Amino acid sequence: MTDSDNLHVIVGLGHSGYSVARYLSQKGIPVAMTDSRANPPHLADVRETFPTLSISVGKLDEVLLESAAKVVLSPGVSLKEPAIARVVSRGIPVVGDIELFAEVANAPTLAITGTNAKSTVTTLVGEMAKKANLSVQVGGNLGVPALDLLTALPPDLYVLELSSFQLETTRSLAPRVATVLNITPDHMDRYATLQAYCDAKQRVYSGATVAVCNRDDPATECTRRVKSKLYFTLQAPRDNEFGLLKKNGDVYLAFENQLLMAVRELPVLGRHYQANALASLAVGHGYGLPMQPMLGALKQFKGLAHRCELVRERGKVSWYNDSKGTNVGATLAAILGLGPEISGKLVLIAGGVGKNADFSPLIPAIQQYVKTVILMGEAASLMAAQLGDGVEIRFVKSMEEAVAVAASVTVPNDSVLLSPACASFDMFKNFEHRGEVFTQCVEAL
Ligand code: UMA
Repeated sequence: MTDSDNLHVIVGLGHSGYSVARYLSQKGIPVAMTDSRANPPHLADVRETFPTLSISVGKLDEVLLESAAKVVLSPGVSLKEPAIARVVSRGIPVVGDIELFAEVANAPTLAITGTNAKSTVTTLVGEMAKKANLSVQVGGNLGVPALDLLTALPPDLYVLELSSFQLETTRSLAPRVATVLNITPDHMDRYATLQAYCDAKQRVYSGATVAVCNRDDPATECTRRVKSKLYFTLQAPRDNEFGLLKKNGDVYLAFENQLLMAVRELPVLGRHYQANALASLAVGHGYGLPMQPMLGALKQFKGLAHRCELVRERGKVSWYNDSKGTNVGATLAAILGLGPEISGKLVLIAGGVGKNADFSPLIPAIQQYVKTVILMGEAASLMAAQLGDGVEIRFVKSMEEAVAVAASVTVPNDSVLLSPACASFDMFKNFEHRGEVFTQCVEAL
């Protein structure tokens, strides 16, 4: 076979594409790259690292794609993209970075997906494994691309956060434990129906040994054949379930009828976080991690940056950065998590790229806990129209203005919550950048 017979064409010069280029080149596999963007994020890096590599940007290069032995698709590009659909119809294999990872992974993998909380649960499970003295590599949709986790010396365990996009092109991962944490509408600009989005998420269970499902969310129920199932719930647990039990006025995390630890020992507030803690315990337990180190990790974990993160208390007003709240479900969880914990009202800063979402599910929570909604970005007017007249709405043009308006409408015991329910790309590089700008503006007050 000549080099050109084995050409791998990588679609996308973002984080995934760049990691795939490094991985394949190291294996001596011939590579070319294409991206529909004129100036994709890692263009300069790829040119510097691989000066002879053929790169075609500005549109997906169909001639190049059709010459491929295999196409490696970045998660940001849909299989339905016409140029990719044509490649599929010609019988050229199309895979993603997680599939390449699965082909060579040298340790068991725990795979975590869901609309929300997957970064928190992935991080928590990683911390639990470390507490149990395992060597563990944590990444995937969360930060470090999966192929960059592969090391010469195998770890004991991989913990991967997977997006629906990554799962679309993954077939043979066969994780030791797999979970879909929850499903609420997201990425409706990419999926024709909510069912199509659910179907992508369900792929995580393919070939799994243990499935962890959310008993309170039927869409997470595993429809694939697996060896065993565990559940988590915010109700009282039944057999094979982690849940909440009340005793002597205290609420406890519990497994079946066994009390594990009091909820008040968790350093992070809110019902939604209790579900995350229970899900993490179920995933860890499914793999066989011992209970005590898992509980130790829960007692120490202070939450993730940009995830309902308390960034400042000023004049009895608390400022929370939930920039990672990029969909309606996440923002709803943040409002319902924080609202009951404060004696004043919330001021919500939201807006950005709306991804064709329906924002109306936020209305009851906003009417109960929010006194002013400050809106910015592309989706601002659509959101205002959908949220209706039941709450004061203010429009702003920048994060600086949003923070200034928030400061002017709060009184002592109120809290300000940045939880956009939208992606950030209209005004910021990514959700981290948005959260950082918010934090800087709050610090500058
Ligand atoms: N794009 C094009 N044309 C191309 C290639 C990409 O327009 O030819 C666009 C995509 O539509 C997208 C953006 O470029 O808007 C980035 O796409 P990408 O596939 O190049 O993304 P990466 O930089 O490789 O980052 C991806 C994940 N991003 C997406 O799936 C959009 C990152 O998750 C992940 O950390 C990284 O791989 C490493 O695994 C981020 C994310 O937003 C956090 N994920 C979504 C989410 O969590 O909701 C799914």
